[in-house]
Amino acid sequence: MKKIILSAFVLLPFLMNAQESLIQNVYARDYVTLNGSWNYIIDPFDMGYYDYRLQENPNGFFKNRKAQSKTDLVEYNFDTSPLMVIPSDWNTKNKQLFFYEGSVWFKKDFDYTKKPGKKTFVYFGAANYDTKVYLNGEKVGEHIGGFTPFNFDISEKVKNGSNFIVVRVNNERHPEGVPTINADWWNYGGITREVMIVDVPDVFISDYLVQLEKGKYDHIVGNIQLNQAKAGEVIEIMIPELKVREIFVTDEKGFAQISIHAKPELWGPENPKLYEVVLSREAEEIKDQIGFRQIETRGKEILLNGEKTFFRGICIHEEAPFRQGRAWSPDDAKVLLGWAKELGCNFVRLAHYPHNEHMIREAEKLGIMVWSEIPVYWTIHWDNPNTYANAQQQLDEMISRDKNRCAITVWSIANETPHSDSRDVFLGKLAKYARDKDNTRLISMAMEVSGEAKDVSKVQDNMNTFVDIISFNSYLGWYGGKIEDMKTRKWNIPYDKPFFVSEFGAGALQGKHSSETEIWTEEYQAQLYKETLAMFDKVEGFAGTSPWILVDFYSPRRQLNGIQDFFNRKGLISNNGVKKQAFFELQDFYKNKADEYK
Ligand code: GCB
Repeated sequence: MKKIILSAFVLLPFLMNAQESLIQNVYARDYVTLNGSWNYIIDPFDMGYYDYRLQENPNGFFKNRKAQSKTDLVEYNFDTSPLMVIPSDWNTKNKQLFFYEGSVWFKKDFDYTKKPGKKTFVYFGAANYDTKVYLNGEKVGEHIGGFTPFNFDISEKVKNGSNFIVVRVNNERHPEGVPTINADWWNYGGITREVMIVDVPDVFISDYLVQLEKGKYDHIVGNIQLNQAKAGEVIEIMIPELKVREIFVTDEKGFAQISIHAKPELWGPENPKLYEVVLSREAEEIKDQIGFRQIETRGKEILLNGEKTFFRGICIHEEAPFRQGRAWSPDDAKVLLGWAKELGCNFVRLAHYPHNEHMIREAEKLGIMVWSEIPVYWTIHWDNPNTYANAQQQLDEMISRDKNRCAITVWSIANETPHSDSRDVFLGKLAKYARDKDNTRLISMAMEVSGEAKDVSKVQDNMNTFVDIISFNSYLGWYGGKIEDMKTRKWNIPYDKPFFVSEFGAGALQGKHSSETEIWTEEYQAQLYKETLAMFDKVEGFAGTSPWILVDFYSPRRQLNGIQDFFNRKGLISNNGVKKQAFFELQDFYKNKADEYK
């Protein structure tokens, strides 16, 4: 009962606090970072938030109080509490927190000089899961969802001189949450991505979109939105390399439509061309690196820039190479995507939630297409309107942040969800939302396979009408069936759309060798890769795959002593960065595919 009451408490603020609109391309703004050391207090009973009657305490930890005299009772002190370097998950930073799910309070002092004619925001790349933010003892906002950015206007609360920011992050899982309580990855808590104080002019370009018009190669379209409904603002867009310099003027909603006739060189894996795009007004200038491309399907084919393509993919979790914990930095992205590149990939499935922005930008530079997903995973509460609102908000934030990233070719709205009418309504609505917000990318979701007859696998899902690519996860030879079955296995995928195998794989402990008939060995995993790829390669409409997974990753579900030790071992690379045999099996297959599609 207590759990239910607490869950309702947690959800309520989410419903009341609509998210402030996201600052587009925050890295191009005037900002200072709040990354670095923060004091933290572990608060398993939430005594920094609730009083002993479980009422919100107006004098919670966010006040950052200090005892004023020898008789003043204050039962916490940030300044004598330990330090944690942010961004990071807390689980891998302190042994006490490895399995911890609850609240942790963070505090940082910073100096600030107010700038006339400017607004000030605090921006978080992400914090998992429920985050409340306070500045100088007052609440500035809160956010639900562990993998998308959010920002709050702190102009009225920030002071000249010394300020303190307090953040309460709670990573408890909730049945009605997104994701829900059951998932196969570590529930890393904390301020897991960068924190910045951002200064922008009072009137500023809060959002923009610059891309090729769908289906056209010589027309750049998009829009610009100011933070205020201010008409008559003049905005210049320059793309120096294309000799583009055009002026647009905002309407009474502070909005301007962009239309530019230009024929850019196209972005693609062979030529990841990015253009500098500069948006400027009298008071500001924003620079971005933007690529231009078309992605579409025709019958059972995927076309990139009008040419048939094969997604040579791999799934990746946002887990730091070598050290575990959440990945967040450009360096982490370079290692992970460097491995993908070495494998011969032109595509990555960033599972199962939106990854940090560096990952997408790095993929773009390397010419790697991206599948980006929200954590609508397994058994979501399909009938709960709060759950839907939460999922839609995460979808919205994912698309808002990355809509200018040409590397993203697929928005995925779910993974392995059980069939039901209410699930179809929920996902149908999400798919429509994604399509209405962005009709220039493909929409998909990882579906499930059912056995039709002993030697026939079938993909049948009512969501087929909503998606552009029929994607499914297949664990034949691991969670059921035998590797030999693949030689004769038939596939029934009754849709005139390309199909994409969004997962397959087997667990292998790196360094464990034996015959290919013994599970957990590198040989078994490599053999499963070989036969799975051969099997799908014979099926009409096979347009790509992203096997599970690039690197072994932490998961509380993976308990087998001496083999798993809390790692999902389906990586092609061990958690120490050593490649397993299957890595080379897939690399060979991709070499051939690249030649075939030249
Ligand atoms: C799946 C899930 C993925 C799991 C994987 C596994 O189907 O989508 O999140 O980690 O299987 O290893 O079982």
